[in-house]
Amino acid sequence: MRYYTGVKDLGNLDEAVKEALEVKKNRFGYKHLGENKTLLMVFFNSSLRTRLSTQKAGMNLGMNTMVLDVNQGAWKLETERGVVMDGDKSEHLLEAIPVMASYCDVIGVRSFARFESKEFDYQETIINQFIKYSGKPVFSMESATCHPLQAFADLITIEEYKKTDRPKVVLTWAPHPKALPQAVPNSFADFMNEANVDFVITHPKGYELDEQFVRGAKVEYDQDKALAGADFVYAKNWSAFQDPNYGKILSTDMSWTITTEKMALTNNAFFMHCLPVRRNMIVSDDVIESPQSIVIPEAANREISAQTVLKRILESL
Ligand code: AN0
Ligand code: CP
Repeated sequence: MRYYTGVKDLGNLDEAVKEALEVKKNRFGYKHLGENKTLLMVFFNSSLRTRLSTQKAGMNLGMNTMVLDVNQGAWKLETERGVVMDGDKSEHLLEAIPVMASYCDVIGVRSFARFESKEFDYQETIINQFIKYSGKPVFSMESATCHPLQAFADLITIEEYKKTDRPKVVLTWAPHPKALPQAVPNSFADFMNEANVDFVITHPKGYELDEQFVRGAKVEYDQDKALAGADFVYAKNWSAFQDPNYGKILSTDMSWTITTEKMALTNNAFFMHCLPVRRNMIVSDDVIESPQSIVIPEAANREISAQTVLKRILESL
């Protein structure tokens, strides 16, 4: 595997999950793969989990790891070609990418949707420039439209906690005060559509996601109906995708918050969220602190999804 930007790069998902569970049992068994190899992680946006879990995954594999926070201490980067650079941007991404690539063997990139242009975001302009101009394997640490390391960790977690062969998994929108990207729900839907689960998406009208990720999955606009009989509740906020509201907040309806009453509608479901989460907006204190909340093991599995992806990349070098 040379690039990891979406579910398609993993090939057979059952095999990928099996491999991940093997990695989890033997995380220091592949140290030879990363010897004298350098991982560079480039962040255009904040991170806690992705930063630490991916760095840990690289270290488990024997790699040296370097982190660059583009907005803290590096030169401000221009990303559009043809711009007269007479403003506050000192360097162009078209020089910065090959320079960064010259110091490493594998590059991870985090660059969120900017909500300035749906085209710019959905064409994945930034991560595609890294793929095109670095000459090195590149993986997504959350791009404008996808967060495949998160969704892979989510699938591994569901595999570990499921009590039936085909659990009901509900992705529910929940309120949030800031406009957030669609990357997490896009990738979660993409993975669930290929997994052996009964998958339902619920959100208020106007929050329809891109059909390339929804792929005909069931959308139920009544959250209570969607939650009935759920084995897993995956909460997440996202901003509107559809025009003319791309990147906008259409609702902060607190009746969508996941509370004990909402969880009572489910089949004693496990509660999941990618984190960071705003308590008592997305989920009540009681639910996230309950024994059914698996957000911490879910986050811990980010080390495993990253290590499985890095292992496959290293095996292809
Ligand atoms: C980001 C998002 O919603 O895409 C990162 C989640 C992993 N969340 C926030 O910015 C709060
Ligand atoms: N879930 C996730 O990607 O978290 P961070 O934004 O903290 O990396």
